[in-house]
Amino acid sequence: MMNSNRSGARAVFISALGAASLITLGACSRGGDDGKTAASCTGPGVDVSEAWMRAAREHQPMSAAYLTLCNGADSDDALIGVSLAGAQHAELHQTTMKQNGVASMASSPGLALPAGAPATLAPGGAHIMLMGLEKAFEPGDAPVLLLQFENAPAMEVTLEVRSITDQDR
Ligand SMILES: [Cu+2]
Repeated sequence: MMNSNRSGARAVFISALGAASLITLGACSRGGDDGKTAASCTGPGVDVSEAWMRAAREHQPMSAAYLTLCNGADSDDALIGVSLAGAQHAELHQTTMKQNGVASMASSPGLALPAGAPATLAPGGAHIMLMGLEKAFEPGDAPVLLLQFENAPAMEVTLEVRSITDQDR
């Protein structure tokens, strides 16, 4: 019993170190959880849920934010702009996995939001890349992300800051 407890603690420690060494890429290359079943939405405007960003230490240049959007309008829309107070630059990115198993990412001009359908930005896929961080972002902070859409009015969303070792959330 004592032995298994000890090795369990060590495994957690090692995985935390691994996450720390992947600070810049980790936000983009993690495998996503796609176990959630997406629900449709109705109602005016774009609904935002599960909005969070990966914590960043002071002087860390980059992090990433994720969220689920659902366009309740009757017509298609698109997320076309993002910005975050405390980050000099933010842009939409898409992560793709190459055949050799290496993840790479590229900026994408916009994220399509089909009418009545959810669009999820999650680790391993689409994300909002936050660059030129001017400060640390720690759990408990409440950074505000500004979202701009093709049709819907711009919207401010408060992000939950999640620890870099909190891989599954
Ligand atoms: Cu990225």
